[in-house]
Amino acid sequence: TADSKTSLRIAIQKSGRLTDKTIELLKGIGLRFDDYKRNLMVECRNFDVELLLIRDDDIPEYVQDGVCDLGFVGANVTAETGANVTVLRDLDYGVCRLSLAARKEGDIQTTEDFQGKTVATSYPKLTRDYFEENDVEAQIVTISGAVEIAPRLEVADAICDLVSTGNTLKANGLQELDTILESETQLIQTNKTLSEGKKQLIDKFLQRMDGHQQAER
Ligand code: PRT
Ligand code: ZN
Repeated sequence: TADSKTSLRIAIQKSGRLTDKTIELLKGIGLRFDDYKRNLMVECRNFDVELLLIRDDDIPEYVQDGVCDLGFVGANVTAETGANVTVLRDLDYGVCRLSLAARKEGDIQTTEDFQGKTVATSYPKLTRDYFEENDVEAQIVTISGAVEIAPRLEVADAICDLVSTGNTLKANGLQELDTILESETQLIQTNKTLSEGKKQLIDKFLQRMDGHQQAER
Protein backbone atom coordinates (compact mmCIF):
# COMPACT_ATOMS: atom_id res chain seq x y z
CA THR A 1 0.00 0.00 0.00
CA ALA A 2 1.01 3.65 -0.31
CA ASP A 3 1.07 3.84 3.48
CA SER A 4 3.65 1.13 3.94
CA LYS A 5 5.89 2.95 1.50
CA THR A 6 6.07 6.01 3.75
CA SER A 7 7.21 3.92 6.71
CA LEU A 8 10.40 5.25 8.22
CA ARG A 9 13.12 2.65 8.17
CA ILE A 10 15.51 2.88 11.11
CA ALA A 11 18.70 0.82 11.39
CA ILE A 12 19.83 -0.28 14.83
CA GLN A 13 22.52 -2.67 16.06
CA LYS A 14 21.12 -6.20 16.21
CA SER A 15 23.14 -7.49 19.11
CA GLY A 16 25.85 -5.58 20.89
CA ARG A 17 26.69 -2.77 23.24
CA LEU A 18 24.24 -0.30 21.75
CA THR A 19 21.25 -2.61 21.36
CA ASP A 20 19.64 -2.48 24.81
CA LYS A 21 19.99 1.30 25.19
CA THR A 22 18.63 1.93 21.72
CA ILE A 23 15.63 -0.39 22.25
CA GLU A 24 15.07 1.26 25.63
CA LEU A 25 15.12 4.69 24.00
CA LEU A 26 12.69 3.65 21.26
CA LYS A 27 10.32 2.09 23.79
CA GLY A 28 10.74 5.14 25.99
CA ILE A 29 9.44 7.44 23.28
CA GLY A 30 6.38 5.24 22.92
CA LEU A 31 7.20 2.92 20.02
CA ARG A 32 5.62 -0.50 20.39
CA PHE A 33 7.10 -3.55 18.67
CA ASP A 34 7.75 -7.16 19.54
CA ASP A 35 10.22 -9.96 19.02
CA TYR A 36 13.06 -7.81 17.78
CA LYS A 37 15.64 -10.39 18.84
CA ARG A 38 14.59 -12.99 16.31
CA ASN A 39 13.97 -10.82 13.28
CA LEU A 40 15.97 -8.78 10.85
CA MET A 41 13.06 -6.44 10.36
CA VAL A 42 10.44 -5.41 12.90
CA GLU A 43 7.38 -3.25 12.33
CA CYS A 44 6.17 -0.85 14.98
CA ARG A 45 2.59 -1.43 15.96
CA ASN A 46 1.70 2.19 16.66
CA PHE A 47 4.07 4.32 14.56
CA ASP A 48 4.97 4.28 10.87
CA VAL A 49 8.39 2.86 11.62
CA GLU A 50 10.18 -0.34 10.81
CA LEU A 51 13.41 -1.31 12.48
CA LEU A 52 16.20 -3.00 10.59
CA LEU A 53 18.44 -4.98 12.95
CA ILE A 54 21.95 -5.30 11.54
CA ARG A 55 25.65 -5.23 12.48
CA ASP A 56 26.73 -1.76 13.52
CA ASP A 57 29.43 -1.71 10.80
CA ASP A 58 26.75 -1.77 8.09
CA ILE A 59 24.59 1.03 9.49
CA PRO A 60 26.33 4.16 8.12
CA GLU A 61 26.41 2.83 4.54
CA TYR A 62 22.79 1.64 4.68
CA VAL A 63 21.79 5.14 5.77
CA GLN A 64 24.05 6.78 3.20
CA ASP A 65 22.51 4.70 0.42
CA GLY A 66 18.96 5.41 1.60
CA VAL A 67 18.27 1.74 2.36
CA CYS A 68 17.43 3.13 5.80
CA ASP A 69 16.29 6.69 6.50
CA LEU A 70 17.74 6.88 10.02
CA GLY A 71 20.26 4.93 12.04
CA PHE A 72 21.55 4.69 15.59
CA VAL A 73 25.30 4.07 15.50
CA GLY A 74 28.58 5.06 17.14
CA ALA A 75 30.32 8.15 15.73
CA ASN A 76 33.43 5.94 15.49
CA VAL A 77 31.78 3.65 12.94
CA THR A 78 30.40 6.51 10.84
CA ALA A 79 33.80 8.20 10.82
CA GLU A 80 35.64 5.01 9.86
CA THR A 81 33.30 4.25 6.96
CA GLY A 82 33.42 7.88 5.83
CA ALA A 83 29.72 7.66 5.03
CA ASN A 84 27.92 10.72 3.69
CA VAL A 85 25.13 11.20 6.25
CA THR A 86 23.77 13.95 8.50
CA VAL A 87 24.11 13.71 12.26
CA LEU A 88 20.76 14.65 13.82
CA ARG A 89 21.51 14.03 17.49
CA ASP A 90 24.43 13.11 19.74
CA LEU A 91 23.23 10.68 22.39
CA ASP A 92 24.61 10.04 25.83
CA TYR A 93 25.35 6.32 25.57
CA GLY A 94 28.04 4.24 23.93
CA VAL A 95 30.51 6.91 24.97
CA CYS A 96 34.11 5.95 24.25
CA ARG A 97 37.27 7.17 22.57
CA LEU A 98 39.56 5.81 19.88
CA SER A 99 43.06 5.94 21.28
CA LEU A 100 46.58 4.84 20.52
CA ALA A 101 48.18 2.64 23.12
CA ALA A 102 51.54 0.98 23.52
CA ARG A 103 53.41 -1.06 26.09
CA LYS A 104 53.73 0.61 29.43
CA GLU A 105 57.29 1.89 29.81
CA GLY A 106 58.05 0.72 26.27
CA ASP A 107 59.88 2.70 23.59
CA ILE A 108 56.71 4.33 22.24
CA GLN A 109 55.72 7.31 24.36
CA THR A 110 54.98 10.13 21.92
CA THR A 111 53.42 10.38 18.47
CA GLU A 112 56.88 10.68 16.85
CA ASP A 113 57.91 7.38 18.43
CA PHE A 114 55.44 5.61 16.12
CA GLN A 115 57.74 6.28 13.16
CA GLY A 116 58.51 2.91 11.52
CA LYS A 117 56.33 0.98 13.97
CA THR A 118 53.37 -1.31 13.31
CA VAL A 119 49.96 -0.52 14.75
CA ALA A 120 47.13 -3.05 15.01
CA THR A 121 43.59 -1.71 14.73
CA SER A 122 40.04 -2.31 13.55
CA TYR A 123 39.97 1.35 12.46
CA PRO A 124 42.54 1.47 9.62
CA LYS A 125 41.15 4.59 7.95
CA LEU A 126 41.05 6.77 11.07
CA THR A 127 44.43 5.47 12.21
CA ARG A 128 46.03 6.09 8.82
CA ASP A 129 44.53 9.60 8.65
CA TYR A 130 45.94 10.39 12.07
CA PHE A 131 49.49 9.35 11.17
CA GLU A 132 49.29 11.17 7.85
CA GLU A 133 48.24 14.37 9.60
CA ASN A 134 51.12 13.98 12.01
CA ASP A 135 53.67 13.15 9.29
CA VAL A 136 54.52 9.83 10.87
CA GLU A 137 55.04 6.70 8.80
CA ALA A 138 53.56 3.76 10.67
CA GLN A 139 52.42 0.45 9.27
CA ILE A 140 48.78 -0.39 9.90
CA VAL A 141 47.77 -3.98 10.57
CA THR A 142 44.01 -4.41 10.30
CA ILE A 143 42.48 -6.97 12.65
CA SER A 144 38.83 -7.34 13.50
CA GLY A 145 38.88 -8.18 17.19
CA ALA A 146 40.98 -8.66 20.33
CA VAL A 147 43.26 -5.87 19.18
CA GLU A 148 44.64 -5.46 22.70
CA ILE A 149 46.60 -8.71 22.59
CA ALA A 150 48.43 -7.87 19.34
CA PRO A 151 51.50 -6.37 21.07
CA ARG A 152 51.92 -9.44 23.28
CA LEU A 153 51.60 -11.70 20.24
CA GLU A 154 54.16 -9.47 18.52
CA VAL A 155 51.71 -8.91 15.70
CA ALA A 156 52.25 -5.17 16.20
CA ASP A 157 54.22 -2.71 18.31
CA ALA A 158 51.16 -0.76 19.36
CA ILE A 159 47.40 -0.57 18.93
CA CYS A 160 44.65 1.90 18.12
CA ASP A 161 41.41 0.82 19.78
CA LEU A 162 38.25 1.96 21.53
CA VAL A 163 38.61 2.71 25.22
CA SER A 164 35.94 3.40 27.79
CA THR A 165 37.08 2.57 31.32
CA GLY A 166 40.69 1.82 30.33
CA ASN A 167 40.56 -1.53 32.13
CA THR A 168 41.27 -3.56 29.00
CA LEU A 169 44.43 -1.59 28.28
CA LYS A 170 45.57 -1.88 31.87
CA ALA A 171 44.93 -5.63 31.96
CA ASN A 172 47.14 -6.00 28.88
CA GLY A 173 50.01 -3.89 30.15
CA LEU A 174 49.26 -1.09 27.73
CA GLN A 175 49.33 2.64 28.24
CA GLU A 176 46.92 5.03 26.56
CA LEU A 177 48.68 7.66 24.46
CA ASP A 178 46.95 10.06 22.06
CA THR A 179 43.17 10.07 21.51
CA ILE A 180 42.23 10.13 17.81
CA LEU A 181 38.44 10.46 18.18
CA GLU A 182 35.89 11.06 20.92
CA SER A 183 32.76 9.04 20.21
CA GLU A 184 29.18 8.50 21.31
CA THR A 185 26.06 7.02 19.80
CA GLN A 186 24.50 9.25 17.18
CA LEU A 187 21.20 9.39 15.36
CA ILE A 188 22.11 9.79 11.69
CA GLN A 189 19.92 10.59 8.69
CA THR A 190 20.30 9.85 5.02
CA ASN A 191 21.19 12.69 2.67
CA LYS A 192 19.03 11.12 -0.06
CA THR A 193 15.87 13.02 -0.92
CA LEU A 194 13.00 12.11 1.39
CA SER A 195 9.27 12.28 0.66
CA GLU A 196 7.20 14.88 2.52
CA GLY A 197 5.58 12.04 4.42
CA LYS A 198 8.91 10.75 5.66
CA LYS A 199 10.11 14.24 6.56
CA GLN A 200 7.02 14.68 8.72
CA LEU A 201 7.58 11.31 10.36
CA ILE A 202 11.16 12.28 11.16
CA ASP A 203 10.00 15.58 12.71
CA LYS A 204 7.51 13.71 14.84
CA PHE A 205 10.15 11.15 15.81
CA LEU A 206 12.62 13.89 16.81
CA GLN A 207 9.98 15.76 18.83
CA ARG A 208 9.33 12.61 20.81
CA MET A 209 13.03 11.96 21.27
CA ASP A 210 13.75 15.46 22.47
CA GLY A 211 10.76 15.38 24.82
CA HIS A 212 11.95 12.07 26.22
CA GLN A 213 15.51 13.32 26.65
CA GLN A 214 14.26 16.36 28.59
CA ALA A 215 11.97 14.28 30.77
CA GLU A 216 14.94 12.11 31.73
CA ARG A 217 17.02 14.98 33.08
O1 PRT B 1 28.30 -7.36 15.96
P1 PRT B 1 28.51 -5.93 15.69
O2 PRT B 1 29.46 -5.66 14.57
O3 PRT B 1 27.21 -5.18 15.55
O4 PRT B 1 29.13 -5.32 17.06
P2 PRT B 1 30.65 -4.98 17.42
O5 PRT B 1 31.19 -6.14 18.16
O6 PRT B 1 31.39 -4.44 16.26
O7 PRT B 1 30.45 -3.74 18.39
P3 PRT B 1 30.17 -3.64 19.96
O8 PRT B 1 28.78 -4.09 20.26
O9 PRT B 1 31.28 -4.21 20.77
O10 PRT B 1 30.27 -2.05 20.12
C1 PRT B 1 29.36 -1.24 19.50
C2 PRT B 1 29.74 0.20 19.73
O11 PRT B 1 29.78 0.49 21.14
C3 PRT B 1 31.12 0.64 19.26
O12 PRT B 1 31.19 0.85 17.87
C4 PRT B 1 31.28 1.94 20.04
O13 PRT B 1 30.60 3.00 19.39
C5 PRT B 1 30.58 1.64 21.36
N1 PRT B 1 31.49 1.39 22.49
C6 PRT B 1 31.50 2.09 23.64
C7 PRT B 1 32.45 0.45 22.58
C8 PRT B 1 33.05 0.60 23.84
N2 PRT B 1 32.43 1.63 24.47
C9 PRT B 1 34.13 -0.29 24.23
N3 PRT B 1 34.66 -0.14 25.33
N4 PRT B 1 32.86 -0.54 21.73
C10 PRT B 1 33.84 -1.36 22.11
N5 PRT B 1 34.50 -1.28 23.32
C11 PRT B 1 35.55 -2.31 23.58
C12 PRT B 1 36.92 -1.94 23.05
O14 PRT B 1 37.05 -2.33 21.70
C13 PRT B 1 37.85 -2.73 23.97
O15 PRT B 1 37.95 -4.08 23.57
O16 PRT B 1 35.72 -2.52 24.97
C14 PRT B 1 37.09 -2.68 25.28
C15 PRT B 1 37.59 -1.51 26.09
O17 PRT B 1 36.74 -1.20 27.14
P4 PRT B 1 37.34 -0.69 28.52
O18 PRT B 1 36.13 -0.32 29.34
O19 PRT B 1 38.10 -1.84 29.15
O20 PRT B 1 38.22 0.50 28.26
ZN1 ZN C 1 30.75 -4.10 14.48
